[in-house]
Amino acid sequence: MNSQAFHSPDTIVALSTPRGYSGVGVIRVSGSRAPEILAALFKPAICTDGFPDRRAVYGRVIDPETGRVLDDGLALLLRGPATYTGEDVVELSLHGSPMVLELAVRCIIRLGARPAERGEFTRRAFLAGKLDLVQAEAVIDLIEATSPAAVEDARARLDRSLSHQVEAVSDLVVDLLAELEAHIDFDEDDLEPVTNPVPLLEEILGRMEALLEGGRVGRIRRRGVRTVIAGKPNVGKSTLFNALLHADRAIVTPIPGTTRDTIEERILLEGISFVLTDTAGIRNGPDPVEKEGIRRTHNALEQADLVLAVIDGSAAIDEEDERVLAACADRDVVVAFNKMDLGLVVDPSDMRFGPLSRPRASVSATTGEGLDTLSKIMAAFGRERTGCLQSDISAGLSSRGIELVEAAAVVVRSLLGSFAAEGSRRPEIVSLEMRRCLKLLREITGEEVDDKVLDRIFERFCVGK
Ligand SMILES: Nc1nc2c(ncn2[C@@H]2O[C@H](COP(=O)(O)OP(=O)(O)OP(=O)(O)O)[C@@H](O)[C@H]2O)c(=O)[nH]1
Ligand SMILES: [Mg+2]
Repeated sequence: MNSQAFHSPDTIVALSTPRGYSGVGVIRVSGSRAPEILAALFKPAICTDGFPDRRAVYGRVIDPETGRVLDDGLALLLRGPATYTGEDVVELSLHGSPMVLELAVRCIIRLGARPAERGEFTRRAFLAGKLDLVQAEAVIDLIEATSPAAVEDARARLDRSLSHQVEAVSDLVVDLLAELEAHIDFDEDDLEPVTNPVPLLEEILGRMEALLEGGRVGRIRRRGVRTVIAGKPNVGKSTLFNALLHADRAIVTPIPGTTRDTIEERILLEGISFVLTDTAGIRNGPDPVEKEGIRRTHNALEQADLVLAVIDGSAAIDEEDERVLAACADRDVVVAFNKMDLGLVVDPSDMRFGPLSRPRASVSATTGEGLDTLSKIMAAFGRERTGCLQSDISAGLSSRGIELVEAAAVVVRSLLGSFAAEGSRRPEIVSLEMRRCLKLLREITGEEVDDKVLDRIFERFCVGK
């Protein structure tokens, strides 16, 4: 924890609800001057002796310079340190008029507060030891969640489920260091040989791998299953995209090469979020615009968690279809035989569509036939990808956390490799490497972290959180 946190001299203010017209808008003030600002600005309807702690008071916001009433609403004074930021906090709930809220914020600034930076309230909460960095990252994930699973993961991390797991790995590293370092300080002849560290290293690596798996699952749950619709031109990709979206989003024409750019939209299937991408049809052609579109299709395919490979089922499969199937050979693929309303001529069990274990669906993007089955296949894939965690592993390590655990796992793997090759290693060397590991693990929760990392994390936040 960082002690500079306490009693930071600045009192900060921000609108905590989105800018725009709404029923209610909330302004938040945090810092030592918050109570006096409230007293100067807010006149309770019923005269009381000061503002009670943690009790909403109805009254009027009055501009202290002009004496004019700006609005009426509720004021809440929360005395630190038992607050989000650890400081004295004031929350004003006023009418959700952008102008009223702006004028009230200006008054508060004139009374001595300064506008908060992005995520500054949460940054203060972190610096005051109210949250660790895993929890701080969960705050923004909760706000940005786009599916019930993403909410569930963020909520669990806010309750420190993931922090506990990261700390448990750190504790094992500390145990190993204690064992190793006991031997370093003594003459080798005086002490029994160091206990074989390999089993503990393996346990540490196993837990790191579980954390990484949780991170991968959480990433898909957070941002949705990236699903790319690919196929040769004119097979009905855009029609299928629109049908799955229930919206007339992408242009559809009978002219091959209609879609040039990738188009992305989010859908929910059985509570699982999918980011659906329509792409330009893959073929070899001279048109430079189309070529650029196809380059983008290949980029999208590289990022895909799932590919919907669309085949015109009413016509025989040709070389262009085979090229598409080859382009997504190493991905998870669902083959969609489209235009079934025209009569299917392809044989879905043809091995050119991939192994028989690969899911297939016959559909008509224009009549909607078969789309239910296709959606069910997609949802089952999403469930498998997002629900396959061991029950005791928490999802949602951030990209930053994944990078740190990956770096730490590289250290442990290489140590295990050298034990396997050489039989033993000097405790000093193992200890040095494990100290590096510990530093990486502690950066995840923020026990050891520098300001630049904090800047990067809190940049993602909105002002007011
Ligand atoms: N009969 C029938 N026609 C379809 C079906 N799906 C699409 N079409 C028609 O096929 C033509 C091409 O459809 P698109 O959705 O633009 O095809 P695309 O694969 O996106 O084509 P590009 O963007 O050029 O790669 C249009 O005339 C659609 O109306 C279907 O299920 N049945
Ligand atoms: Mg198209």
